[in-house]
Amino acid sequence: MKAIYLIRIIAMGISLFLYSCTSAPENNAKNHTIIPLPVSISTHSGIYHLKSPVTISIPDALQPIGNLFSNYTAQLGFKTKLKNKNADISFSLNPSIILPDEGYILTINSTGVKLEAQTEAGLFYGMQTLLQLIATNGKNLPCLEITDFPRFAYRGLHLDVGRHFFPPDFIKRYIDLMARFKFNRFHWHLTEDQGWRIEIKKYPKLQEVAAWRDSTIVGHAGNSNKYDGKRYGGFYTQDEIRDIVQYAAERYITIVPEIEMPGHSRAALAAYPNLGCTGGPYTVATTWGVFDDLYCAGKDETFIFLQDVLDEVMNLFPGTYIHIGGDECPKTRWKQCRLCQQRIKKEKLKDEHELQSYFIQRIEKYLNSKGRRIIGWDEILEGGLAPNATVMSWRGEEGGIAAAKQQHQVIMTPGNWCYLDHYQASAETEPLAIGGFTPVEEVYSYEPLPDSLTETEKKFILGAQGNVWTEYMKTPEHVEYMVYPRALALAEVVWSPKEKKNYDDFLNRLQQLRPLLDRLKVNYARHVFQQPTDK
Ligand code: TNX
Repeated sequence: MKAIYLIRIIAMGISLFLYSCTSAPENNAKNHTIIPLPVSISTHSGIYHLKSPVTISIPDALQPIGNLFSNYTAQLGFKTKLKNKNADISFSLNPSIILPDEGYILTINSTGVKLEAQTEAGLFYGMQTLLQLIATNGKNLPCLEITDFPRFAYRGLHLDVGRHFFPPDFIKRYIDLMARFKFNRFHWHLTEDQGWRIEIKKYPKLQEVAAWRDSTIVGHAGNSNKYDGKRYGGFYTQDEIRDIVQYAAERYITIVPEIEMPGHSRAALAAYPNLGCTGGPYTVATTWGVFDDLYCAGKDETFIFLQDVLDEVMNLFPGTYIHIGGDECPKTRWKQCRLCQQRIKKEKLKDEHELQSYFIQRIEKYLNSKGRRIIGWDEILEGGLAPNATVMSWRGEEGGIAAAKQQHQVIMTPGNWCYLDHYQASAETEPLAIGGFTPVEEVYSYEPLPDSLTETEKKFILGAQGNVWTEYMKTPEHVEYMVYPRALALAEVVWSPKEKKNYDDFLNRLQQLRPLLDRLKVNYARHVFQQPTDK
């Protein structure tokens, strides 16, 4: 792993050196409005005029990227046609390009547009940059050279489909929008107290019982006793999931599925009450919060169930990482449970925190034996980290800092900057949200590498992620309203060079890209665009 980092640093050094030699002074004119901001743009005089239809040359093996490009340009109102020689736009893989992973070089000069990368993902991101140029310039593209690569390898957005269920078509749209702004990990939060959303063939009651709740609280859980009395739920079939995984892969997005344990498991317990400490009966939760009932850590059948579930999950999701949750587990039940206490004794554990650590380590061992790795919320630090676990730091950055110091990989998602369920403007003028206040500028200001870490420890920070908990988001439109444009600010946090970040410049580019968001019918929040005459 260390060698990889070294190669990366050297490659980055070489590329920065090369580009500083050739770059003309940059300006931020409309003609090269790109989010996230690329590593280097050198502009030249002149334009290249795309023909009608736009011709493209692309090696046969990269046809899927070519097809996507045609679909994307069609959305912008242009037709494309394949042409082997002298095409307007040529896509090619070029092994001699020395750039960090996912990097690309886009050259536009008087003879045409050339897009080159060492990897397919690099070409895909170059294509996204080109699409933004087309969206803002139409067919008259400015002559320029862009060299670009991401700052972080993990660039994530999350979506909670447990509290509210969103149809497969919306999940695809969410993924497609992510890809346009160069995110590469979709953390799909599939199980919750209020609903289990993934079909598991071996346990049909997860579909029949756990996927449905009888009612949903109306208003804020902190101050309401009102319920709507309506049955609510849904789940993704395995066929739908396979289709979504494939759709994401075509966009170079890896899905990180999350199966929560030992907490946030009330829906599963309602279906299989034998898996809880008390034996139930349990109900699928109808309000939001943290509940005392967890999977029983003393019963072997809990682990058999979870391993069976994870077997089906692994069959569906080819990515290395499986998120196993681990957050918000009150120890009330385990303290009173005879079997949990027996387990503590037998395994010579100190307390219930160590029991949680035992639980996570046992699952980790199973997943590692199948070639997979676990990610857990930062509570998995309590009672001792599982040996190969990656920590997702959400209660501030402290968990991430502690994990990096223990040489564990980290994904930063601290609430103050990365929680897209927080209010983005004054609560009085906004639709009901969970709380907090995280406007676009706050998200933009986030720096994923804490000062308190040494350079070596910083290498353990894989990147950052925006979290979208949906207690108070019932519809796809509302999700988009909460996510955009804040996700664009985060896209720049995880992709663009730190020293080039500038909020005013970002806002300028956002303004220029607004027509693209409109064309894609994104229901973005308007606050940062608001003029006195604007609505
Ligand atoms: C905490 S973040 C949770 C979620 C809630 C969220 C609301 C995390 C690991 N757990 O269950 O939805 O706060 O912001």
